[in-house]
Amino acid sequence: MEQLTLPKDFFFGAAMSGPQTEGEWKSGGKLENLWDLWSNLELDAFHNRVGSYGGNDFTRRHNEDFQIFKDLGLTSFRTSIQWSRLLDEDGNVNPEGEKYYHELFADAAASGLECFVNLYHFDMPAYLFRRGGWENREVVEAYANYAAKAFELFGKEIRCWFTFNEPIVEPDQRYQNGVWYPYLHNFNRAKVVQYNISVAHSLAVAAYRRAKAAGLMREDSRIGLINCFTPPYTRENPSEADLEAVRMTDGINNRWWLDLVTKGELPADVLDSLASRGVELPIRPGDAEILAQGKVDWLGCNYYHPERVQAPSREVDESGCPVFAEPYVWPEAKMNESRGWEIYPKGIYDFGMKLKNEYPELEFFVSENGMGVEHEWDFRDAETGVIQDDYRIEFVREHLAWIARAIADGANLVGYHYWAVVDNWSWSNAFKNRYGFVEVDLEDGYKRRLKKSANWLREVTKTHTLTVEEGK
Ligand code: BGP
Repeated sequence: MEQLTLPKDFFFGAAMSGPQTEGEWKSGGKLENLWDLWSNLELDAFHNRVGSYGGNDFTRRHNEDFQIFKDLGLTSFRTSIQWSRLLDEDGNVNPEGEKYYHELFADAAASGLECFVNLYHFDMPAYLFRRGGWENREVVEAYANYAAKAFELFGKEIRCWFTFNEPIVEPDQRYQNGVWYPYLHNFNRAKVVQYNISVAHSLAVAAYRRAKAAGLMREDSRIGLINCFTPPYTRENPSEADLEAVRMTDGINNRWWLDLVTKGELPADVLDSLASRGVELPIRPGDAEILAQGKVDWLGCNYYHPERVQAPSREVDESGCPVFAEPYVWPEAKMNESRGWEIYPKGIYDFGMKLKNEYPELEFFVSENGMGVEHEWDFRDAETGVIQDDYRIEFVREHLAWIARAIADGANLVGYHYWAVVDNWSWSNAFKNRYGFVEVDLEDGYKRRLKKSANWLREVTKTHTLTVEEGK
């Protein structure tokens, strides 16, 4: 067995988002967001027909959740402000939305928890989506206005700010792979969205720096970006074409964002490759200067699974989208069958080493990591009623072990937020896969109940030590 230690100042916390927890979807002046729009349009698209409306009852129970976080030894949590709650259709502040977040942040502080605030978690206000969403540059400007208002209103309350969570996901899920509404299969439109989100991020960072210079922000505040990162892997003894698939996957998913947040530019080789395949980005004169302002103070890395790719067998798919890589199924892959994601804890270590080597100045934390499991009630102990989620203990232990090894080998990795400490609503999967250390009982008014893993976590946050099998 191997004993591993995490540094004393390494922090533990909870990752969550506004649209997946708050509920109260149309009270307090909140406008419809894209999830509400989709739920209203097509409830059958959601697991068990559970739409966006309820979240996990966080609005009514947040003080109870804060006590749970404290009890488990967590010191921070991240949520997101919902754009559709904070502003009205004219881009002015909704006073009830403002009050909602002031109260939430005050309650967090009173509980001794630090709240990290993200500004966007896949939750475009519906009226802006109807105007073209991220494809429309006016919506990019509207986001910059929203970000500036948020800094002005909450700048003295919040230290850690993030512009976006996983900006790669909406281009993929909504515009390219047709998984989420509006179910498009259009590579060019996906890359337009990716480009415009990059501009929006940069405008928000610029607004943040202006607000800070004007004395509106806490002196110790900082701004970052959160994305899902994994170094792409390929087969053993790869061909040149396999390595080319790795280059483009790494380029679009990782380097695009890493170059933006460290160098204030997008990777030229990726832009060239996209152009050579006919992709037209809506680049405007002056954009280079805007992107140059996109550099951040630190980074959040969401890590659930590795990306394995190989050379594509075709140049374009049935929808006419260029194909740069195809999935490679590693014969030794261990799967989380509920979610269909490979479990590969060492990926966190490899990403830490990638940053250390390629972006050595950049500090980061693991901003999401977790295991969603279906039918967890099958694991409920008949006598105590406690869910015996040993698989989750193993999952988190092995990921933390690779985090400890990455830190020992020089990664600038400072903390860990688990997704989701309390079960929450997972987009179109709704409550199918449960992630929590804490169960939410939908049959009993969203009642919270600790799972076995919660008691394990409490020990780890207390001792900062882990015992794992050698190399696991
Ligand atoms: C990340 C998102 C989260 C969360 C998580 C788990 O990509 O940032 O919002 O949902 O994945 O994924 P899922 O809920 O789809 O199982």
